[in-house]
Amino acid sequence: MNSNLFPQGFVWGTATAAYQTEGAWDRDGKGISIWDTFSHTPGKVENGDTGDVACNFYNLYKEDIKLMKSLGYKAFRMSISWPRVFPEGIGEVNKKGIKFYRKVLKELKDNDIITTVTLYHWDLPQALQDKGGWESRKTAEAFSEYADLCFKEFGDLVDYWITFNEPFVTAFPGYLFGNMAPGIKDMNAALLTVHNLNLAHGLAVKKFRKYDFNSKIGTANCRSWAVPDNLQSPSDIYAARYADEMYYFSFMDPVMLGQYPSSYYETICRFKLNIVISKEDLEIISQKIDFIGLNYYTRMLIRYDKKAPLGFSEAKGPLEKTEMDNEVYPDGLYYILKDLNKRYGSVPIYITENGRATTDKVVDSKIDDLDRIKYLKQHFEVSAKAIKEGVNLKGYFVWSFMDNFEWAHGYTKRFGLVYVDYKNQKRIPKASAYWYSKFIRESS
Ligand code: IFM
Repeated sequence: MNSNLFPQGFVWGTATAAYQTEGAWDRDGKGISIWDTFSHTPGKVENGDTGDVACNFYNLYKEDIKLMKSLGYKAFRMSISWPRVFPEGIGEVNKKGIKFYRKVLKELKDNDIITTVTLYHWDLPQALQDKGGWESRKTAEAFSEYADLCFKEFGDLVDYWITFNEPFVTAFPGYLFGNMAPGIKDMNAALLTVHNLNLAHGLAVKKFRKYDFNSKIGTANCRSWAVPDNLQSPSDIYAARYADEMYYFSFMDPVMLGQYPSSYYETICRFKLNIVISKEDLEIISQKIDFIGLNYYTRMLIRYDKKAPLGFSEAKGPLEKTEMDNEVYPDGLYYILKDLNKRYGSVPIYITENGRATTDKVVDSKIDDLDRIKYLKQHFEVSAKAIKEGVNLKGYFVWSFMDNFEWAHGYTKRFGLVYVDYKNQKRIPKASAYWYSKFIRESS
């Protein structure tokens, strides 16, 4: 494809997250997170895998950044582990944690790599979970203190801040389906979590605005293009809209429009939940943000299913699947970009995650991940088309820089541009890593 279809200054980067890559789960004063607890609980993660060592980024960050630089990747998105800087979630600060992140960010800056920091990529301090987790408003308040500490300690080194990554995963798989940490199955808790996560986001943005930084702040949600499984079925049509509203718009509408979508209130009524949303909270949540982060992977075929917790389930589609069993559907990204542009105006959008898992085989020290190259190419193409049609898309972060701990799937799924041999922590750039490198070079 023609790399000149993207404007000058377009931000080309890669993304990772703390729990998935850092390791050093109990080193240098770090507190325990809900993912440490979850992964150490037998039966929760495939093969009993944990993030104890992960990619050992904690010790290998210099080599990883050097590799990133040599590949010409312009930006890096990483997350901060809340319990590494606040072992108990609030109160005493772990100076060694602060020192670690300053070293990483400084190394990125010294290599002219644009820094993007996610404050919450799912690893809540266990100490806060023990006090009620995201069901408690106090956790939202603690988050704003944690965010404030990060702004103060790292603000001079960060270009883009992202408050939350995919909050729907915390609320639904985390608090309703129970297949992700903290592994709870409770409708009231899930819908309260939605609100407290939104509130935490708004409180953090308010803190951010007190500083005179040159940096920008936004939030990153994942949206799959929701399609009714049976286009002739009114209940599937209803369910698809409902799924989109619950998973995506329950987070983005309060931020961008200062109101929840009707499905959120409908659910509170349907399940007779004990949740009241105040006007004051909506004002806090709807602080102006500088950009929308969009994570896109696939479409979801939705059908009405009265036995499922929320009344819908996902059907298996006919298209090519990735190793995550996701359909490859680049057009969904195009539709979403156009739709967001229409719904929220021309606010800058960054694709904060996009990529696919492949079955990678090392042959003669090489990995020919042609499916990943094809996938990225197709998604870049539709992005270029959206830009041409007026969408204010400013950057793209491929998920992921390297293979890493894929949550409940453990190490069985590989999303990296760079292969990680977990036996010896050797990194091998895959064919896609070189392809992306060339693409960036030609478009700059
Ligand atoms: O690995 C995850 C990431 O942590 C959040 N977004 C989706 C990725 C792939 O499943």
